[in-house]
Amino acid sequence: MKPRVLVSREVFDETLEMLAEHFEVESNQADLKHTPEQLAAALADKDGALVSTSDRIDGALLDRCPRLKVVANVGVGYNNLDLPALTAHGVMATNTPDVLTNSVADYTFGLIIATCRRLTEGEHFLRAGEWKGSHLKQMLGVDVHGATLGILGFGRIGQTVARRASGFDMKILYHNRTRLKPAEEAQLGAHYRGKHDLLREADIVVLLTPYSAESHHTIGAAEIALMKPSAVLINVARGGIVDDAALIEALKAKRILAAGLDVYENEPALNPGFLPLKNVVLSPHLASASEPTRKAMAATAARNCIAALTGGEPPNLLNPEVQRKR
Ligand code: 8YV
Repeated sequence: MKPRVLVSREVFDETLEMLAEHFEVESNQADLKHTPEQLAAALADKDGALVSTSDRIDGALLDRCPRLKVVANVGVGYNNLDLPALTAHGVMATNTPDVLTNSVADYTFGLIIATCRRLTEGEHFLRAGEWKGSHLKQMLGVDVHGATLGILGFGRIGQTVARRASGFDMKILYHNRTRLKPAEEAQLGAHYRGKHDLLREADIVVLLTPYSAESHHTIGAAEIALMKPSAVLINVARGGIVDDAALIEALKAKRILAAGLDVYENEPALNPGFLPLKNVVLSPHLASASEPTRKAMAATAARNCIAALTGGEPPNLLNPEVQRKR
């Protein structure tokens, strides 16, 4: 009998075709989000799963899935996966790094430019019929070229953003748990700063750290207070890294110039305090959403699942210490 695999959210037909060559596949092309109870029930008789970054996989669920051998995240962030619980239950966990790096870096620059140059505010103004012609001091923004960019979280995506920044003649600062080697910093033209110094010095702060209990509310009222009044905050990492309520208060009081957000605490339930604000660009978690990249993410997750269930080594195994179930 073929192993049984759940695909928890809608994917591309080609992804289902890849999986169907090896497995009995239960798909969800209607893209209905499972409740935790529904997800546990759907996984109870499965050997593997492709899950989205909004599907929580924890010990309570794994207790109910005795056959489960692999959970393949369709995404690079994996804070939805309780890795110690997966390892304790003998379940491999994988993610999809690298394939989305360039698309997220592209989108990050799109969000930087839209926020600094008030692009979406201008569109809302025009669509509302308020534009009566251009004038010299209309919707003045701040320049991106030549600005000081501060990147919090300097992994693959952060370093790719830095490469794009050099094309804008930007001064590049970064903060990371692990400092790069001098040669790596030189190659990227990036200068290491402590978190607080980066917040004080940067014109544009970009958040690209993974989300965890340790990085929860990395940016709160105190950190925003360190930033320049002319500074812009960009979050393309995870909701929860920013204290959204504190950010709303700071934007309302114009303690910083603006924010560009692709992720939110408790998304998709957006804090309503953002909605009336003109100095925030709101994007619905689209940073990796180019068609080629989302297809590559789904294919990568499928390859991880196939390798795991056919006796191979998943290319993107997050818990190599796992004692694999037989
Ligand atoms: C999500 C992301 O995967 O890769 C990640 O960590 O945040 C996104 O690319 C996206 O929500 C796809 O559903």
